[in-house]
Amino acid sequence: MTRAADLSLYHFDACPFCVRVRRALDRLGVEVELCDVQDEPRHMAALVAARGKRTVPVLRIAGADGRDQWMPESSDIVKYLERRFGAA
Ligand SMILES: N[C@@H](CCC(=O)N[C@@H](CS)C(=O)NCC(=O)O)C(=O)O
Repeated sequence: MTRAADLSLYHFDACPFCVRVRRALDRLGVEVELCDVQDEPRHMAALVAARGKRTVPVLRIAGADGRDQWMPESSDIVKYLERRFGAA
């Protein structure tokens, strides 16, 4: 299992698009911080503050310069994970 300390997935359990991303993480053997926006109001607040929307999944990619990238869209997130962690 690879622990990706710079990644956080904003999600909730029953969201089918989130399931798709969590399955990709499992398949690729990648562990990220999971921020459940239904269980934890602070995660929803951070998401809305960053994006102005409540839609999940969103992958937060922490930048080395302290600036975070917030990536929405399950298909884009899966592609990013496959590019970064998939077999070459
Ligand atoms: N096209 C998006 C769809 C995401 C989506 O519809 N998420 C739903 C949950 S399954 C959601 O967050 N709805 C609440 C909202 O948009 O405010 C994706 O593939 O990630």
